[in-house]
Amino acid sequence: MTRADQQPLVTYELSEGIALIGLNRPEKRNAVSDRVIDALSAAIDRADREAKAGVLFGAGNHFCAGLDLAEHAERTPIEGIRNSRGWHAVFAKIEFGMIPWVSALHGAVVGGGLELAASTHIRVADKSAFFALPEGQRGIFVGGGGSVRIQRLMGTARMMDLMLTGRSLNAEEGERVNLVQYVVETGEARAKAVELAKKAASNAELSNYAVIHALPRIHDMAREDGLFTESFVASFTTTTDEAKERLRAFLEKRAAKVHNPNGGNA
Ligand code: 1HE
Repeated sequence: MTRADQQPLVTYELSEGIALIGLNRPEKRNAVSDRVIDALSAAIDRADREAKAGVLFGAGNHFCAGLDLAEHAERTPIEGIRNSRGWHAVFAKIEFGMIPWVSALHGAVVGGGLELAASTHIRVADKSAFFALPEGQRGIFVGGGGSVRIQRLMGTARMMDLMLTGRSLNAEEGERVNLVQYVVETGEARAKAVELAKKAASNAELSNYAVIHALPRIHDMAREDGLFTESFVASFTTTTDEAKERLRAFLEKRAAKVHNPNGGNA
Protein backbone atom coordinates (compact mmCIF):
# COMPACT_ATOMS: atom_id res chain seq x y z
CA MET A 1 0.00 0.00 0.00
CA THR A 2 1.18 3.53 -0.70
CA ARG A 3 1.10 6.23 1.91
CA ALA A 4 -1.85 7.88 0.18
CA ASP A 5 -3.94 4.73 0.67
CA GLN A 6 -3.36 4.86 4.39
CA GLN A 7 -3.84 8.50 5.31
CA PRO A 8 -6.12 11.23 3.95
CA LEU A 9 -4.31 14.15 2.29
CA VAL A 10 -6.68 16.46 4.10
CA THR A 11 -8.23 15.69 7.49
CA TYR A 12 -11.67 16.85 8.57
CA GLU A 13 -13.17 17.10 12.03
CA LEU A 14 -16.26 18.87 13.31
CA SER A 15 -16.09 19.97 16.93
CA GLU A 16 -18.67 22.21 18.61
CA GLY A 17 -19.72 23.68 15.28
CA ILE A 18 -16.14 24.39 14.19
CA ALA A 19 -14.73 22.55 11.17
CA LEU A 20 -11.05 21.69 11.60
CA ILE A 21 -9.37 21.07 8.26
CA GLY A 22 -5.77 19.89 8.23
CA LEU A 23 -3.38 19.67 5.30
CA ASN A 24 -1.95 16.23 5.96
CA ARG A 25 1.08 15.60 3.82
CA PRO A 26 3.82 16.46 6.28
CA GLU A 27 6.49 14.35 4.55
CA LYS A 28 6.21 16.77 1.60
CA ARG A 29 5.71 19.78 3.87
CA ASN A 30 2.03 19.83 2.89
CA ALA A 31 2.90 20.75 -0.71
CA VAL A 32 -0.33 21.18 -2.66
CA SER A 33 -0.81 18.61 -5.40
CA ASP A 34 -3.92 18.32 -7.60
CA ARG A 35 -5.24 15.62 -5.26
CA VAL A 36 -4.71 17.88 -2.26
CA ILE A 37 -6.74 20.61 -4.00
CA ASP A 38 -9.56 18.11 -4.69
CA ALA A 39 -9.54 16.89 -1.09
CA LEU A 40 -9.47 20.45 0.23
CA SER A 41 -12.37 21.37 -2.03
CA ALA A 42 -14.50 18.50 -0.69
CA ALA A 43 -13.64 19.40 2.91
CA ILE A 44 -14.54 23.07 2.39
CA ASP A 45 -17.89 22.05 0.84
CA ARG A 46 -18.64 19.87 3.83
CA ALA A 47 -17.72 22.61 6.29
CA ASP A 48 -19.90 25.09 4.41
CA ARG A 49 -22.85 22.75 4.95
CA GLU A 50 -22.34 21.81 8.59
CA ALA A 51 -20.08 24.26 10.43
CA LYS A 52 -20.46 27.80 11.74
CA ALA A 53 -16.77 28.64 11.31
CA GLY A 54 -13.63 26.82 10.18
CA VAL A 55 -9.98 26.46 11.09
CA LEU A 56 -7.33 25.54 8.57
CA PHE A 57 -3.96 24.19 9.72
CA GLY A 58 -1.04 22.08 8.53
CA ALA A 59 0.17 18.77 10.00
CA GLY A 60 3.84 18.39 10.92
CA ASN A 61 6.38 21.19 11.23
CA HIS A 62 5.06 23.46 8.49
CA PHE A 63 1.77 24.96 7.40
CA CYS A 64 2.39 24.56 3.67
CA ALA A 65 5.32 24.60 1.23
CA GLY A 66 3.10 25.77 -1.64
CA LEU A 67 2.62 24.24 -5.03
CA ASP A 68 3.78 20.65 -5.48
CA LEU A 69 6.78 21.44 -7.66
CA ALA A 70 7.25 17.81 -8.70
CA GLU A 71 3.83 17.77 -10.32
CA HIS A 72 4.14 21.20 -11.84
CA ALA A 73 7.45 20.47 -13.53
CA GLU A 74 5.69 18.40 -16.22
CA ARG A 75 2.81 20.72 -17.13
CA THR A 76 1.96 22.25 -20.49
CA PRO A 77 0.79 25.90 -20.61
CA ILE A 78 -2.90 24.98 -20.81
CA GLU A 79 -2.54 22.50 -17.95
CA GLY A 80 -0.90 25.25 -15.94
CA ILE A 81 -3.93 27.48 -16.47
CA ARG A 82 -6.31 24.65 -15.51
CA ASN A 83 -4.29 24.11 -12.35
CA SER A 84 -4.26 27.79 -11.42
CA ARG A 85 -7.98 28.21 -12.11
CA GLY A 86 -8.66 25.13 -9.99
CA TRP A 87 -6.86 26.75 -7.06
CA HIS A 88 -8.83 29.95 -7.65
CA ALA A 89 -12.12 28.05 -7.49
CA VAL A 90 -11.30 26.34 -4.19
CA PHE A 91 -9.80 29.43 -2.54
CA ALA A 92 -12.86 31.45 -3.61
CA LYS A 93 -15.01 28.91 -1.77
CA ILE A 94 -13.01 29.74 1.35
CA GLU A 95 -13.01 33.51 0.93
CA PHE A 96 -16.57 33.84 -0.33
CA GLY A 97 -18.34 30.84 1.18
CA MET A 98 -20.90 30.60 3.97
CA ILE A 99 -18.63 30.74 7.03
CA PRO A 100 -15.61 32.58 8.44
CA TRP A 101 -12.24 30.83 8.22
CA VAL A 102 -9.24 31.21 10.51
CA SER A 103 -5.85 29.82 9.48
CA ALA A 104 -3.32 28.59 12.04
CA LEU A 105 0.15 29.16 10.62
CA HIS A 106 3.46 27.69 11.67
CA GLY A 107 6.76 26.90 9.97
CA ALA A 108 6.80 27.50 6.22
CA VAL A 109 3.91 29.53 4.85
CA VAL A 110 5.33 29.96 1.40
CA GLY A 111 4.22 30.40 -2.18
CA GLY A 112 0.84 28.76 -2.62
CA GLY A 113 0.73 28.17 1.15
CA LEU A 114 0.66 31.92 1.69
CA GLU A 115 -1.94 32.24 -1.08
CA LEU A 116 -4.09 29.68 0.72
CA ALA A 117 -3.70 31.50 4.03
CA ALA A 118 -4.58 34.78 2.31
CA SER A 119 -7.95 33.33 1.30
CA THR A 120 -8.90 32.87 4.98
CA HIS A 121 -10.39 35.76 6.92
CA ILE A 122 -8.18 35.72 10.00
CA ARG A 123 -4.58 34.51 10.10
CA VAL A 124 -2.85 33.47 13.32
CA ALA A 125 0.90 32.80 13.16
CA ASP A 126 2.99 31.21 15.84
CA LYS A 127 6.59 32.34 16.28
CA SER A 128 7.97 29.50 14.14
CA ALA A 129 6.13 30.81 11.07
CA PHE A 130 7.93 32.33 8.10
CA PHE A 131 6.55 33.80 4.92
CA ALA A 132 8.07 33.87 1.45
CA LEU A 133 7.15 34.02 -2.21
CA PRO A 134 9.97 32.06 -3.89
CA GLU A 135 8.18 31.82 -7.24
CA GLY A 136 10.85 33.90 -8.98
CA GLN A 137 13.55 31.48 -7.89
CA ARG A 138 11.50 28.58 -9.24
CA GLY A 139 10.96 30.39 -12.55
CA ILE A 140 7.21 30.70 -12.05
CA PHE A 141 4.63 33.23 -10.80
CA VAL A 142 1.95 33.21 -8.15
CA GLY A 143 -1.07 31.28 -9.45
CA GLY A 144 -3.31 30.74 -6.43
CA GLY A 145 -4.79 34.22 -6.23
CA GLY A 146 -1.76 35.81 -4.54
CA SER A 147 -1.47 38.70 -6.95
CA VAL A 148 -4.96 39.72 -5.84
CA ARG A 149 -5.16 38.68 -2.19
CA ILE A 150 -1.56 38.98 -0.96
CA GLN A 151 -1.04 42.23 -2.84
CA ARG A 152 -4.18 43.56 -1.17
CA LEU A 153 -2.96 42.55 2.27
CA MET A 154 0.61 43.81 2.14
CA GLY A 155 0.56 46.27 -0.76
CA THR A 156 2.34 46.25 -4.10
CA ALA A 157 5.75 47.48 -2.95
CA ARG A 158 6.12 44.87 -0.23
CA MET A 159 4.89 42.01 -2.37
CA MET A 160 7.28 43.04 -5.16
CA ASP A 161 10.11 43.03 -2.66
CA LEU A 162 9.25 39.49 -1.49
CA MET A 163 8.93 38.22 -5.05
CA LEU A 164 11.99 39.92 -6.48
CA THR A 165 14.38 39.17 -3.62
CA GLY A 166 12.99 35.84 -2.41
CA ARG A 167 13.42 37.07 1.17
CA SER A 168 11.59 35.47 4.08
CA LEU A 169 9.69 37.34 6.80
CA ASN A 170 9.34 35.99 10.32
CA ALA A 171 6.04 36.01 12.21
CA GLU A 172 6.46 39.45 13.73
CA GLU A 173 7.49 40.94 10.39
CA GLY A 174 4.47 39.23 8.88
CA GLU A 175 2.21 40.96 11.37
CA ARG A 176 3.88 44.31 10.73
CA VAL A 177 3.18 44.06 7.00
CA ASN A 178 -0.40 42.91 7.57
CA LEU A 179 -0.01 39.29 6.47
CA VAL A 180 -1.37 38.06 9.82
CA GLN A 181 -3.56 39.63 12.48
CA TYR A 182 -2.20 37.60 15.44
CA VAL A 183 1.19 36.27 16.56
CA VAL A 184 1.25 33.71 19.38
CA GLU A 185 3.89 31.54 21.06
CA THR A 186 5.20 28.54 19.13
CA GLY A 187 2.74 25.67 19.20
CA GLU A 188 -0.25 27.82 20.13
CA ALA A 189 -1.58 28.89 16.74
CA ARG A 190 -4.20 26.19 16.40
CA ALA A 191 -5.67 26.73 19.88
CA LYS A 192 -5.83 30.49 19.27
CA ALA A 193 -7.42 29.93 15.85
CA VAL A 194 -10.10 27.69 17.40
CA GLU A 195 -10.77 30.30 20.09
CA LEU A 196 -11.23 32.99 17.42
CA ALA A 197 -13.38 30.71 15.25
CA LYS A 198 -15.64 30.04 18.24
CA LYS A 199 -16.02 33.77 18.80
CA ALA A 200 -16.99 34.28 15.16
CA ALA A 201 -19.34 31.29 15.34
CA SER A 202 -21.23 32.94 18.20
CA ASN A 203 -22.23 35.88 15.95
CA ALA A 204 -25.41 35.94 13.91
CA GLU A 205 -24.71 33.86 10.79
CA LEU A 206 -26.15 36.57 8.60
CA SER A 207 -23.83 39.18 10.11
CA ASN A 208 -20.85 36.92 9.42
CA TYR A 209 -22.03 36.40 5.87
CA ALA A 210 -22.38 40.15 5.41
CA VAL A 211 -18.89 40.77 6.81
CA ILE A 212 -17.29 38.17 4.55
CA HIS A 213 -19.13 39.15 1.39
CA ALA A 214 -19.88 42.84 1.73
CA LEU A 215 -16.61 44.23 3.13
CA PRO A 216 -14.31 43.13 0.29
CA ARG A 217 -16.86 44.16 -2.33
CA ILE A 218 -17.44 47.56 -0.75
CA HIS A 219 -13.67 48.02 -0.62
CA ASP A 220 -13.62 47.79 -4.42
CA MET A 221 -16.58 50.14 -4.96
CA ALA A 222 -16.70 53.85 -5.48
CA ARG A 223 -17.37 55.67 -2.22
CA GLU A 224 -21.03 56.48 -2.83
CA ASP A 225 -21.75 52.96 -4.13
CA GLY A 226 -20.12 51.57 -1.01
CA LEU A 227 -22.22 53.70 1.30
CA PHE A 228 -25.39 52.83 -0.60
CA THR A 229 -24.59 49.10 -0.42
CA GLU A 230 -23.71 49.39 3.26
CA SER A 231 -27.14 50.84 4.06
CA PHE A 232 -28.88 47.95 2.37
CA VAL A 233 -26.76 45.30 4.04
CA ALA A 234 -27.17 47.06 7.40
CA SER A 235 -30.91 47.34 7.07
CA PHE A 236 -31.29 43.73 5.93
CA THR A 237 -29.25 42.32 8.81
CA THR A 238 -30.71 44.62 11.48
CA THR A 239 -34.33 43.77 10.75
CA THR A 240 -34.12 39.99 11.11
CA ASP A 241 -35.81 38.26 14.05
CA GLU A 242 -32.40 37.15 15.28
CA ALA A 243 -31.04 40.70 15.28
CA LYS A 244 -34.14 41.95 17.10
CA GLU A 245 -33.74 39.29 19.77
CA ARG A 246 -30.02 40.04 20.16
CA LEU A 247 -30.73 43.77 20.48
CA ARG A 248 -33.45 43.08 23.07
CA ALA A 249 -31.09 40.78 24.97
CA PHE A 250 -28.60 43.62 25.32
CA LEU A 251 -31.21 46.14 26.41
CA GLU A 252 -32.55 43.66 28.96
CA LYS A 253 -29.00 43.07 30.21
CA ARG A 254 -29.00 39.43 29.13
CA ALA A 255 -26.09 39.86 26.70
CA ALA A 256 -22.39 40.39 27.31
CA LYS A 257 -21.04 43.93 27.15
CA VAL A 258 -18.14 44.80 24.89
CA HIS A 259 -14.90 43.80 26.60
CA ASN A 260 -12.92 46.77 27.88
CA PRO A 261 -9.22 45.94 27.34
CA ASN A 262 -8.25 48.67 29.84
CA GLY A 263 -9.75 46.72 32.70
CA GLY A 264 -13.25 48.19 32.97
CA ASN A 265 -16.53 46.22 33.03
CA ALA A 266 -15.52 44.64 36.36
C1 1HE B 1 8.31 19.56 -1.84
C2 1HE B 1 7.94 20.92 -1.73
C3 1HE B 1 7.16 21.48 -2.79
C4 1HE B 1 9.10 20.40 0.00
N1 1HE B 1 6.84 20.68 -3.84
N2 1HE B 1 7.95 18.83 -2.90
N3 1HE B 1 7.50 26.22 -2.89
C5 1HE B 1 8.79 26.33 -2.60
O1 1HE B 1 9.59 26.77 -3.39
C6 1HE B 1 9.21 25.81 -1.26
C7 1HE B 1 10.09 24.59 -1.42
N4 1HE B 1 10.35 23.95 -0.13
C8 1HE B 1 11.29 24.40 0.73
O2 1HE B 1 11.91 25.42 0.56
C9 1HE B 1 11.51 23.54 1.95
O3 1HE B 1 11.03 22.24 1.66
C10 1HE B 1 10.81 24.07 3.22
C11 1HE B 1 11.50 25.35 3.71
C12 1HE B 1 9.34 24.31 3.00
C13 1HE B 1 10.91 22.98 4.33
O4 1HE B 1 12.26 22.61 4.51
P1 1HE B 1 12.60 21.21 5.24
O5 1HE B 1 14.09 21.15 5.41
O6 1HE B 1 11.75 21.06 6.45
O7 1HE B 1 12.08 20.06 4.24
P2 1HE B 1 12.77 19.48 2.89
O8 1HE B 1 13.82 18.47 3.25
O9 1HE B 1 13.19 20.58 1.98
O10 1HE B 1 11.53 18.77 2.17
C14 1HE B 1 11.02 17.51 2.59
C15 1HE B 1 10.46 16.84 1.37
O11 1HE B 1 9.37 17.60 0.87
C16 1HE B 1 11.47 16.78 0.22
O12 1HE B 1 11.19 15.60 -0.52
P3 1HE B 1 12.03 14.26 -0.33
O13 1HE B 1 11.44 13.32 -1.34
O14 1HE B 1 13.47 14.65 -0.61
O15 1HE B 1 11.83 13.82 1.09
C17 1HE B 1 11.12 17.99 -0.60
O16 1HE B 1 11.49 17.84 -1.96
C18 1HE B 1 9.60 17.97 -0.47
N5 1HE B 1 9.03 19.28 -0.75
N6 1HE B 1 8.45 21.41 -0.58
C19 1HE B 1 7.25 19.40 -3.86
N7 1HE B 1 6.75 22.74 -2.76
C20 1HE B 1 -0.46 28.00 -7.60
S1 1HE B 1 1.04 28.75 -7.82
C21 1HE B 1 1.91 28.62 -6.34
C22 1HE B 1 3.36 28.78 -6.62
C23 1HE B 1 4.21 28.26 -5.49
O17 1HE B 1 3.73 27.77 -4.51
S2 1HE B 1 5.89 28.49 -5.70
C24 1HE B 1 6.58 28.01 -4.17
C25 1HE B 1 6.90 26.55 -4.14
